Amino acid sequence: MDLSQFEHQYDPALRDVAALKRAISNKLMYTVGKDPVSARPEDWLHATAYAVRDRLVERWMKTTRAQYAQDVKRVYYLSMEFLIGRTFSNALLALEMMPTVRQALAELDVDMTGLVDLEPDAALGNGGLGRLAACFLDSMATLGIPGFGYGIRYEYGMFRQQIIDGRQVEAPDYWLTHGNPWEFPRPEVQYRVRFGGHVEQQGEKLRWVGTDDVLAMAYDTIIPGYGTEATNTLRLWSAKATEEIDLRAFNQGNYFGAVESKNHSENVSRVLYPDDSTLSGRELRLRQEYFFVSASLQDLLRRYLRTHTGFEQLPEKVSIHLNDTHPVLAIPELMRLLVDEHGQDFDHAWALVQRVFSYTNHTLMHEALETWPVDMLGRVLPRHLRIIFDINARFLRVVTDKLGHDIGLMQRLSLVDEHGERRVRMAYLAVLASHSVNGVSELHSELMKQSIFADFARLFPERFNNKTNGVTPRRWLSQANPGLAALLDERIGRGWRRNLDQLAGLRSSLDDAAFRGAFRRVKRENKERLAQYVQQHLGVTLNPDALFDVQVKRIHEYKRQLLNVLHVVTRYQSILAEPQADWVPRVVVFSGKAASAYHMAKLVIKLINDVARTVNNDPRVGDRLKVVFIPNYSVSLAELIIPAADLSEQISTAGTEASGTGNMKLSLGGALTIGTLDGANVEILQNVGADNIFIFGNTTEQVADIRASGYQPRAIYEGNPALRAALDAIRDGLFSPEEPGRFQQIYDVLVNWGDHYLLLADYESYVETQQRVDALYRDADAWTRKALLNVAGMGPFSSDRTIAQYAQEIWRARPVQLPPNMPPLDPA
Ligand code: 26Q
Repeated sequence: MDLSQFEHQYDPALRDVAALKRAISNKLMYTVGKDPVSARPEDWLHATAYAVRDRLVERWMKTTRAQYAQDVKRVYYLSMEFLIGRTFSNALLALEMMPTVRQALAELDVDMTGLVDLEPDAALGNGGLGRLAACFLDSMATLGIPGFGYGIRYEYGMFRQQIIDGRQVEAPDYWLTHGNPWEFPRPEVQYRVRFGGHVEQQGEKLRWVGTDDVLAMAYDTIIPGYGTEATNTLRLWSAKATEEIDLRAFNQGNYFGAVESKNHSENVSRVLYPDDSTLSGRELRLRQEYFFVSASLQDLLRRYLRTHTGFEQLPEKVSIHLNDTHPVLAIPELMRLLVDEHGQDFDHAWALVQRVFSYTNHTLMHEALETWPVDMLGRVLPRHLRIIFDINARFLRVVTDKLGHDIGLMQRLSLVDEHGERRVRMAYLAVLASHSVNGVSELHSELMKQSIFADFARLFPERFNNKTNGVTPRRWLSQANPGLAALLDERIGRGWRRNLDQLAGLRSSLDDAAFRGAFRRVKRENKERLAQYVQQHLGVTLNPDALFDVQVKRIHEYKRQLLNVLHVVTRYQSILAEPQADWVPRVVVFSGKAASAYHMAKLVIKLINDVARTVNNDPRVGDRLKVVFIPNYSVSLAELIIPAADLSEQISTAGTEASGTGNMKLSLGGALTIGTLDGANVEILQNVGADNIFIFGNTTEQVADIRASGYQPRAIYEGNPALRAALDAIRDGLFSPEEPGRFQQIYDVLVNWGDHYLLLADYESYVETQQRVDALYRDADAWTRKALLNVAGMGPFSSDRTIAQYAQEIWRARPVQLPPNMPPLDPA
């Protein structure tokens, strides 16, 4: 193998094939404990992972030492979810070791292809929010920002989705069966996390006593930066029973009781809640939130106090970022630690807190806003409830002093919602305690100020800002789309991996026919790769020359997979009506999970599968239309599907999708978007130009007007024959002859029950726009130019840009300086 193309690589030791072979063999024998003659592919993968990990450890220690020496400001990113996916290829990319490892393994008679697919995804997240956290870790490390991810080491990640008889069936995702070579267990790093009990007055002070305790034990994962020696740490907490619990029951001769209560307390880190936008309000969820937040705060305070005395410098040395409201208990927890454990006075502690915290909001949807019953909080966290009440009382007093006594305003601003069962509004607590509150796209950040936080935005206008999401080009371009990456390297050099704005340089190659041809071939190969997977797993044959129309994301009514289905049904009916017409062959790909209790979302999955079965087996249709639902959408599947897309479906009701990040990944892979003016679609439009994106449907304002003037979906249904035919077919069982009434509810939701997400209002515009998509696809060259302009316009959607803005404008954190023995990867 020719390694000279990696000449630019900084550390020659990383290219030493012989040394790596020795390292892998040693790891296989002494760490995995296997004889090479009997080692399975999994064993080789683990051995190689350990050998690669060693190279990262060196950088890790160097970075940590430099951080201490420079007394840097550290950023703590608190998130219930980190949707990492696989680590192996990512580590090889960071170290530029891919060719070296491939060759070392080949010389050991091991084929690396296929090996990487054996690694299970770390699926410690639901979707967008969790994946964003993973992209942010990658970017913080790459930019050298001293960032720590803190979260939960769930034993069971996002459930595996099986499709049985066209329906979603959930199976547990025990991802640790074969061990996780990337994590470092830290049994010496454990904190006590307390639950329950009650609060006692003791003179001036309050004491929280009589608690049930759980231990939080740390597991560390190295987060490598790309093109830098800087690395960061993701520290995940796992629950362990305290010895006391075991011994008490055990000594009473109750062996099973002891084990049972051990299990009970260790349940707190057992499983990820698989709901991405509806609140289950379960007590275990509350315990999870407090569990990881308490351990993280104890840990970061201890780290701070190792090198500082007093808390005056805390805001200069520590930033704590809240990824949505899930970690909001960090606020009363820091108050408790400062006041109860470190003797700070309440007002002083609050002033510190407000300089330390910042908060990102990811949703405006009412049903997703976190609130916890006062009763439950009082039972599980009595001390924190008192602190929240104290914060609230002080806040409302200040507001009254400033604005006079306005009961309505007080009720609207209060941290406690007094309507019905009293509940604490976690988002309000986050806004009150944070010096920065941001949304995740320009539109979303504006709407946030106008809707859920309107009162607060008037009180504290300076806190509110926007940080448009981004995605890491390392995983989503370099790794997932090696064909396109190689083509880019040839055209514009390798620097785009660290500076995605360089993609703009592609524009000057637009008129180069050979280049456009090469670009088309890359897309075609990616489509073949996906077609092969679909053939193997679903037994459906796809034509790689067809237009690949892709909607991949969680199944949710606001995302409107159902609108996509309505178009598919309309197209199906049109093909049957006019089989001789010149149809552009199309493959419609769906993938995504439904929350396990979300009935409508699950019914939509069933409908997609029933439509797919009907269409794919109708001989009158042939290649003109194929529909596939690819089960178990995950980071790894996204890496396969996204590079194969021609068309990216981003069709949420305007005003509902906070940002979207799949939209960015798809454009970056050269797909054209068909989308509404929602979330970051608006900014994608601005960056690729109106000629290179298919925008349709009602705007946020129009949506509001339609609703205000009394939306009548039935009138639209009755006035549009194609729509009516599609809905009638669904209602009457054309796709479910064995159970004709199966989809009656879907019809009812849209026609009779108000069509909350305005599918019918956007249907005509959507179908008409899909026809324009066909027309453009017929002109392969015109399509390719627009696809290229999408790639060229994606520079601003790198999470490096996003993180640079967070670091400058919110965290005020600077990169760590590393000893300069690493020249930049690409001097250009
Ligand atoms: C909360 C309480 C109890 C159980 C579950 C939850 C929960 C869990 C996950 C609530 C929400 C989520 C996830 C939300 C999410 O992924 N939002 C998405 O965030 C992306 C990153 O900013 C945006 O791009 C998407 O638009 C937004 O939908």
